[in-house]
Amino acid sequence: MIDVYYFPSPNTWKVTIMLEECALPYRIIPIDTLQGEQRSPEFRRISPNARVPAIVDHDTGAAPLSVFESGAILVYLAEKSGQLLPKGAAQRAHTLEWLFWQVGGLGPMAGQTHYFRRSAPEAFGIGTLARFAKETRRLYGVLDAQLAAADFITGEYSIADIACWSWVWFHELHLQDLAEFPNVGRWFAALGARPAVLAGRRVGLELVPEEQRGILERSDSTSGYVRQRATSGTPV
Ligand SMILES: N[C@@H](CCC(=O)N[C@@H](CS)C(=O)NCC(=O)O)C(=O)O
Repeated sequence: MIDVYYFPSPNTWKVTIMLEECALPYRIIPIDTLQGEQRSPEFRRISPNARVPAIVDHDTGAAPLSVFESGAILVYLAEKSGQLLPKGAAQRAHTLEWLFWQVGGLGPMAGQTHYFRRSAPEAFGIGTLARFAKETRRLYGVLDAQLAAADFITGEYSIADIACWSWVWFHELHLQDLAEFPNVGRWFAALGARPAVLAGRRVGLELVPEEQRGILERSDSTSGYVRQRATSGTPV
């Protein structure tokens, strides 16, 4: 059994989607990041960076093993299950390239865009949001170009797709319109129709307070939230 320290978010969805894809048994240990539970001394023993996700694998044949950082967890689960990380040197390198591209590029840039978008412009200056939004748009363009030639980022479905999809799910909050990135849009919809992706993405929605759950309830394969917001006037 694998314990997943979890609160619904792009980085934690990577782990539950991967576990669903590999059909590995797991249970959720909620860490309410809205209440600061990620900073408790007990959780920091598992995740020294005080962020979710983290896992503890009790099924190692030896002592339980804890792993933090979503990218490291994806590689660990891929190696444990023998799935979604090709073994050939070239294909493995390409998969890790795009996994690290997400963890070190798309995630932080899109995350900062979301953060500064919610912040008062006078606190940081309007140029701050513009800088992150521009770089995020560039990164969506990089992904779009990569997906022009194939259905999946490296040609076959892998942990790189899971990592990127989980973040692209929030494209509206990153100020990106998938109509501008048709290859990303096609790939986003196709992955969102996979049963394991659907199941993993919807884990633990009940942990989020009802009044903050709105966007999390939307479809996994469309940009329906923007349309819903336009008609209902609900703020993001
Ligand atoms: N580099 C880390 C980032 C993890 C991360 O930022 N997790 C967020 C949720 S998506 C979190 O724990 N936020 C709580 C906080 O900011 O204190 C990873 O990829 O696992």
